[in-house]
Amino acid sequence: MPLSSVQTDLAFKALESFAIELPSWGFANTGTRFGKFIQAGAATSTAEKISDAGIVHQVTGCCPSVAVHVLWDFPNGKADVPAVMKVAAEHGVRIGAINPNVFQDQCYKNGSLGNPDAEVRKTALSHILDSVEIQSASGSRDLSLWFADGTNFPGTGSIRARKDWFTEGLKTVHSALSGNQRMLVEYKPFEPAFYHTDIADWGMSYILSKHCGPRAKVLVDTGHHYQAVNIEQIVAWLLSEDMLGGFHFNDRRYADDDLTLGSIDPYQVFRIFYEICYFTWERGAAPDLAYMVDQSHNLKNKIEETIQTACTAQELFLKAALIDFGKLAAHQQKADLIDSEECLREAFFTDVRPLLREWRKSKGIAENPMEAFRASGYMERAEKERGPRNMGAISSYA
Ligand code: LRH
Ligand code: MN
Ligand code: MN
Repeated sequence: MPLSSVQTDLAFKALESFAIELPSWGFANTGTRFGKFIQAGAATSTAEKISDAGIVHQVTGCCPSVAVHVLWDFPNGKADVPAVMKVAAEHGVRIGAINPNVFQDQCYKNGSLGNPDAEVRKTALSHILDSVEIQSASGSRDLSLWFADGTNFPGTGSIRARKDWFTEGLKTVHSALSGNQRMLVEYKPFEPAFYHTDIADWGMSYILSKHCGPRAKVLVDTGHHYQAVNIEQIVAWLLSEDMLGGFHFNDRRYADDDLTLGSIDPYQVFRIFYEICYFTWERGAAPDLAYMVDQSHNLKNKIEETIQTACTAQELFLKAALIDFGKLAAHQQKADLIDSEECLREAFFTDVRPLLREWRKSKGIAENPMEAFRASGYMERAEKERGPRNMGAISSYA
C-alpha cells in the first residue's frame, strides 16, 4: 500500500529521532573460545576502531557515538581521554557509553564486586570509579555496567552475601555520578559463570538499581535471555516503571551469540520497538533510552556487519513507528484479536526501504549505505595498512 504524506512525515520524524551507538569492540578481531580467524582489515587500535565507527556513521547517518571498553580502549585510563576524543571528533562521532572491565584480570577469578575477598572488591570498585572519571572527562552520559560475577558449582559462594556486596559497591558508584550521568546495570543469565550469575535477570538489575537511586537503570542486552523469555514484556514493564535505561542489540539463535541484529528473528526486535513506540504515542514523548549495538562476529566483515545492523535497526524501528496506534488502541479496548494483531503485522510487513532511501537522500547521504561503503575503497585501504599488523609482515598486504 503506498504511504500517505502524513505517514512520510511521521517516518522522517521517527528516523530523525533514532540513533544507535556502535561498540568499539565490534571492529577488532574477536573469536570464540575455540579460536580466532583473523581479518586483515580489522581494527588494531582504539583510533582504528573509532575510524571504522566513523565510516559506518558516515554511510548510515544514524550512528553518532561509539561505546568504549575501558581496558581495551583506554590502557592509560583518564590520560587517554583527550586523544580519544580528538580522534572521535576527526571521524565525526563522539564517545558514548563507558564500559568498565572487571572481568578480564586474573584477580577477578572469583568475581569483582561480588568477590568474597574485600581487597578484590576494592580493586574492582576503584576501576569503576576511575571509569566514572573517564565518563566525566569525556562528557559521556552513561556508565555501562556488566559483571561476569557468579559461581560454577552449588554451594561454592553465598548468593545473599554477594548480593549485599553488589548493593554496597553499586551504591558507591551511584554516589560518584553527577550532572546528567547515569549507570546502566546489565544482566545475563549465565556465561562465564555456569551455576549462578550474581546479576542474572532484569529483576536483579531492577532491585540493585532501585537500591542505588534514580541514576541507575536497567540495561537490556537482547542476547542475554533464555529462549522462551518474552523480552518485549520486560521492556514494557521497565518502561512503565521508568527503569529502562537502554539496550545492547544483537541477535542469537542459542545463547549469547552476538549475531547481526535481526539476522535470526527480526520480529523480536520489531516487538521491542513496538512497545517503545506505543509508549511514545501514549505519552507524546519518547522515553530517554540508549540504543546501543553489542555484537561482534568473527567471520563476517565487521564494518559491513555493522552497516547491516544499523540499517536493520532503522528499518525495524521505522516499521514500529508506522503502526496505527489510534486504531490499535481501539481494537485492544474491544479485545478484537485479529484486528489488533493485524495492526502490527501490517506495519511489520510494510517495505520501509523506499522511505529510508528518501530520508537518506534528504540528508545528502547515499541511498544504499553498503554500496557506498564498498565504493569508498575504505576496506582496501584498511587491509593494506592494517594487514601487516593483523596477519604478520610476510603477507601480500605489506
Ligand atoms: C557480556 C557483554 C557485556 C560486555 C560485552 C563485551 O556478554 O554483553 O555487555 O561488556 O559483552
Ligand atoms: Mn552486552
Ligand atoms: Mn553479551
